[in-house]
Amino acid sequence: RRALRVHAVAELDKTAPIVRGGTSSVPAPADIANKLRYLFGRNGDYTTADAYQGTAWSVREKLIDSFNKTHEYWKKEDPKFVYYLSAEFLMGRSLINTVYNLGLEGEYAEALNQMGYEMERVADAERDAALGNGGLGRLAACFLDSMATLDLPGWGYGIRYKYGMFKQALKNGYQVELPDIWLTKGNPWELRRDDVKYEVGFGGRVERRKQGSKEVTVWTPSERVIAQAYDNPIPGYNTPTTSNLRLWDAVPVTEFDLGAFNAGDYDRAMLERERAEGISAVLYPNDSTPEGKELRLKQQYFFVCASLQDVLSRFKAVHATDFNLLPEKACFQLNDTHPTIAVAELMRLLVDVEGLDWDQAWTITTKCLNYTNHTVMPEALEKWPVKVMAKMLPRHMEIIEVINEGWTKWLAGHLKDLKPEERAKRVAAMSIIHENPWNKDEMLVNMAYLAVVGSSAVNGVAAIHSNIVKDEILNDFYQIFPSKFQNKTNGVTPRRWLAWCNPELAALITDALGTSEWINDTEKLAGLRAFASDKSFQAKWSAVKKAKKAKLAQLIKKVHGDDVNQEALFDIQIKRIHEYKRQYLNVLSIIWRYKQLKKMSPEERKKAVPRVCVIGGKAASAYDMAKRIIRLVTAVGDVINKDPDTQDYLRLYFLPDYNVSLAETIIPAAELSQHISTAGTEASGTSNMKFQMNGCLIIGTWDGANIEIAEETGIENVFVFGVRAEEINQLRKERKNLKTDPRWDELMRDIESGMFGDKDYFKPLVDSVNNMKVGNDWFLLANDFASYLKAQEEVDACYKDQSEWLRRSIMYTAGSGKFSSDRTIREYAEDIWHVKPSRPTIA
Ligand code: GFP
Repeated sequence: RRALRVHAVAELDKTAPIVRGGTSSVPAPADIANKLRYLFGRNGDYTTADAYQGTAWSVREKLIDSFNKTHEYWKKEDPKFVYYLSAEFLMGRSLINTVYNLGLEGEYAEALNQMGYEMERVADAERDAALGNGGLGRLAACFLDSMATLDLPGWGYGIRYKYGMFKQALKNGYQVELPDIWLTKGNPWELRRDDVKYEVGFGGRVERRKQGSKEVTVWTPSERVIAQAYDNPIPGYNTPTTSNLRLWDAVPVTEFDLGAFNAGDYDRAMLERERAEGISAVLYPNDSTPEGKELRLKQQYFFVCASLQDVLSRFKAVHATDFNLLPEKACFQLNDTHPTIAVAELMRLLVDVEGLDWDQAWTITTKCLNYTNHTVMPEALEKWPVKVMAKMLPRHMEIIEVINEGWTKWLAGHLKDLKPEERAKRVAAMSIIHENPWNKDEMLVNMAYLAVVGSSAVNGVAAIHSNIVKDEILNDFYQIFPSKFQNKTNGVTPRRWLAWCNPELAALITDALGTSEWINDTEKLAGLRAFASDKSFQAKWSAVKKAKKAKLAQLIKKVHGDDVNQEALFDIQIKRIHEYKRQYLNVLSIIWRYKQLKKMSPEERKKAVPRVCVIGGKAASAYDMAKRIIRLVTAVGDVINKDPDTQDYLRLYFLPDYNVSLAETIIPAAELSQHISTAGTEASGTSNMKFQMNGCLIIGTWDGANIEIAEETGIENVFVFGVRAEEINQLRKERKNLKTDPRWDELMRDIESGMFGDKDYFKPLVDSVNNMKVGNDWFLLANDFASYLKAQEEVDACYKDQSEWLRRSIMYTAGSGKFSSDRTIREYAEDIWHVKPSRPTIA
């Protein structure tokens, strides 16, 4: 690691020296000891957890210095800001990322060495900030890293969930959800801002009142909470910029009801606190109950309301009420539909609170907002019952009605050349408020439609997905506003996902390219193509992979107690568990492999390519089928891993509580990774990019960013299989007549007959893909099964030729330049946000 840094620092010395934070002249070892003494009352005899705390609190000061300098500069310059509104930020751990991004790792690694610790071990003591679910939340975290690295004035805004989403544990092979208690030991990476609080209301009534000659609208909520700000500084790399993620914690307006307490009503005394704290307790509370649904809407409004008030208050401090200037100073990116209530909230703040007229407010609102669609799954395209919205946010419901009236009227005019019935049909289909197709008595607010109507730009997250958004999901809107629609292919930060999580590979790359500039300019990785067939480079490349596999093997041993064959092909699928992501298809092919191995003689088996298969990911708490898939993985693993005939050749492990830190260990060790969603269903995928950067080959469908990855890597280097997105609709219609592969039928019988136990529990799983009356195999596993097995055979054949495998592996990293989130963010900044870099000058 140090070698890599020394190189980077030497490079920097040639340009302006970048001094990051650190007004304290106390050397790091003494500073760590001071922190432990005065913050924790510790005097020597430290544990590793202590070493982490002391280091983190010491680094924090340097981070805050850099944060303050950046913000003083931005305050003076008053540049346009982008605000990234997101229900999720999957930040992971901060220590390593902070010391590396600030260029302090040499100093702190040495300090810890002097104290008898290794930085990596110490870093392991940190709890992940797991304020996210999957790709969407991690993307937001990567974007913050890139925004800071590119000196773009921008903040993230979200919720400080006290218990994250949940901690996943396995009990007898079944998922159980436990609270993720990550804040109990304090969080050195945040700053509570006692001077930044806003009131957020819910429910109540709306009245019109006369104010002079004007009629004003007054909303009197029946419930109020306070949003308390916590800042999480975000250091860029190789720049003095440190930006911010501001997270809101919900606290009661009245700290404690002493009257109720003294009257003996202890429950009531605590009620307000409990109610408030519930809002920022967990991400995605189970929404299978009406209460759960309401809580989600409450959370969304809570963070949007606080964030918009906060931005307006900073704007007004400089520009008073010159709101026409707002779009030149601020824009908001709505990360999926979760923050879409922002359309109505910005209108409310401008019209009801600031007194602007409706049209002026609407022009400003639509100029400031932009929307990213991340999924084609209907469950994530939120629709709120009008009744729920009217009860919880009565003024917003009125505002949405007025927006919709204006919108449908405009639309009818725009479509005046159509026949009246045709026009009425189109207008009804595009109305923001519409009937629930499953329940004619219920009206719904379509949040994606609200986002499109209320935004300047709408984008998808990979080329194929943006086309699906234009041609299918939002086609009606695309026809009306073609220029609103864009593509912004996702990316991941090469700092966390290559340089910092795989320093050995990073050092090798830097050595080969003769520069570490690729860390901020990943297009330079293309230079590795020249080394792809070089045997001595391949040998070094392979040595790094082996070292990383050894680490993953240690982790498997720690979790499952098993030693695995480190010469085996490490085959990984880590992502949220979802039927469309098809972990189930992966398990079926593993069962098939197992059965083939069982049939072989011991001699034949020796010729097979051994595999260690790892699956990880959380199933949403209310997603029953996904939980069954997890149980199938563990049940199949239990049988395979214990079978003396095959255990040297095949293993299957489920690694529980998949999170950012686990990914940082798994991805560098992976040789094959699986991205096997039904074509047209995975918007982009981002773990595919992380695997690619780390030289891991991909088996995948022609879906999401897999396509662009194949284009950059060379399609001949990727194991592509399965039907294409264009065929899906037709195949779905025909699937009742599909003649399934005999191997598929055999596997279905195996699971049904209890080969892996739990046959009643697995019955719905079998039915979902095999019984056309029940689940209908919506995600077309049966259609893709044969071509998937064939692609797996190609994988085996290729792995036997290690030189070819390594050549491909190098070609993956070489082709990953496009997938840096720096590229993505540059595109957002230029095409959507119109925000320019503003790098603090250092005195
Ligand atoms: C969602 C989509 C992915 C996409 C990410 C980020 O995330 O295809 O890559 O958003 O845009 F489904 P997941 O939570 O499903 O990973």
